[in-house]
Formats: sequence, structure tokens, C-alpha cells
Amino acid sequence: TISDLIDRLHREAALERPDADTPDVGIVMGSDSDLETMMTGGKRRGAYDAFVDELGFAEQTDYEDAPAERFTFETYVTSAHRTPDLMTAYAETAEDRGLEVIIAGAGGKSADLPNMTASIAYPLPVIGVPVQEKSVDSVIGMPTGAPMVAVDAGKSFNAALSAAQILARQHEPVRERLVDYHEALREDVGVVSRALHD
Ligand code: RP5
Repeated sequence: TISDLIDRLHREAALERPDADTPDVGIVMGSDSDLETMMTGGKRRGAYDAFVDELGFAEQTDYEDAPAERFTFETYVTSAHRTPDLMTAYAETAEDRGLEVIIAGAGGKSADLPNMTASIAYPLPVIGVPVQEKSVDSVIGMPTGAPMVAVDAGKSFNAALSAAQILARQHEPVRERLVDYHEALREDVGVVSRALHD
């Protein structure tokens, strides 16, 4: 139940765990209908593809059982409107649970989850993803003094890269993977460009 999940988050926040064993990035979204955009991104590729395929992160599904890979993300559905208590518990325990950055996605015209998560999790950085085009204004519309960074509609792939950029300030291996990814991207552009001129 939702109450069990909330209790679990608070229990995990109270545990003393080495940084290497806790998830580094939390991905939250307002509905399971956001899952595809947030994780595999439909045509474009999503946060899951960026983390797993490009940056060598693993998904951590059990807080107390860290995968072999050092850098991990976890995924939760925490609706601002249907489960505001779970959204609040997730955001207020995030720092104590060892997260370094949150990616938050929501759709619809009142896409409040990223904004509310950013306000409650402050000063932890939150990257907002408008799941649909019509959610862009809602997600980027934060009042002065309540910051949140955001990517364009549906660009959860970029949100993952931005989250990794934040981690890279403290974790050299993540920095190196980002540099390698960018180099590969340059090569791809070069291949396409050469093909056009051959
Ligand atoms: C938002 O409303 C969710 O983030 C989702 O994108 C949208 C519609 O949700 P469902 O009705 O498909 O669950 O809060």
C-alpha cells in the first residue's frame, strides 16, 4: 500500500549506508502512463537508454541490495494529485536516502510533480521533464527563489545526461563516461555528414 511505501522511505532514510550502495539518481513520474516517455522515450530514447546504454549505470530496484555497478538510479511513480503524501515522503527523504539528484516528469496541463518535488527536496537539484508539449509552461513556471532546471518536452534522455553532469562534479568515472559519450556523438555526426558528401 501507499502507507507501506511511505514507511519504507522513512526507514531507508534512517539507515546508515555507504554512499556507493545507495541510488545516485531518483526518477519520479506522475503516472505509469509517463513510463515510456520517461524511460525509453518512444522514438527519441529516454532516461533509461541514456543511463544504461550510454553511461553504464544500473537500475537499483532494492534500496538495500545495490547492484554491482557503482552508479545507479531508481524509479518511482509518485503522483502530486493522487498520492501527494507519497510525493512528499519521497522528496523529503531523498537527500537522507543518498540521492544526489532527482529527475521528475509529469504531463497534462497541471504537471505539478516536478515543481512540488523541487520545492520539498530543496536544496537537492531537480530536473523537470514535461511529458507532453502542453506541460512545458507548467513545469518551467517556478516562482523566483524556488529553482528547478527543466528539459524540453519528452527529453528524458537529456535529463539523464544533465543528472550525470551534476554527478560528474564529484565522481570522475561519470565525467569520463560523459566525455566518451560526447565523443561518440561527434563521430556519428561525422559519419552522417561524410555519407552526404560521398
Ligand atoms: C499527469 O497527468 C501525469 O503525469 C500524466 O502525464 C497525466 C495523465 O495521467 P493518467 O491519467 O494517464 O494517469 O499528472
